[in-house]
Amino acid sequence: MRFLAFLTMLCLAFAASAQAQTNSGIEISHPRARATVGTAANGAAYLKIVNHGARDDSLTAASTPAAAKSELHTSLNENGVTKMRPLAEVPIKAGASAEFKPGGMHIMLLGLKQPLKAGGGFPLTLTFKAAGAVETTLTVEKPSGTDMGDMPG
Ligand SMILES: [Cu+2]
Repeated sequence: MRFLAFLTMLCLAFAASAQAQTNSGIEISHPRARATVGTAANGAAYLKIVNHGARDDSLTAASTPAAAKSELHTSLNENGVTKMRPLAEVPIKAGASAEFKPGGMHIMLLGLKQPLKAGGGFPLTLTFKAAGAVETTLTVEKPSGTDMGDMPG
């Protein structure tokens, strides 16, 4: 019994050290938001979701107190014009991952309550069909030189 208790503690310690990995097996890596320019009212957040669990899951919503509304978007190129489309959900099968990155899927932050300054951070809640709510913290980063987009338009 003692050994079992020790093992349990060891597991708990390991779980706590893993990067934002929940019991559900959902791992969020490199959660970040792009710093806004001037008084831009909207922003974009990016991250990678890995489903280490044994069941298929699906991301259905995102929310943060930093913005009036958060939406799941994807960017498409239509005849040389980049357009954004809302996504109702993002399926992530067991063992698979989904990457939100500039020029592709992103979490659109609409109606920011204040400008996003590089170096700052704020919470984000992701809602999954199977795993439920998963909390993470977005770090605000300066956009890279090649990152042009996902601006609303
Ligand atoms: Cu968007």
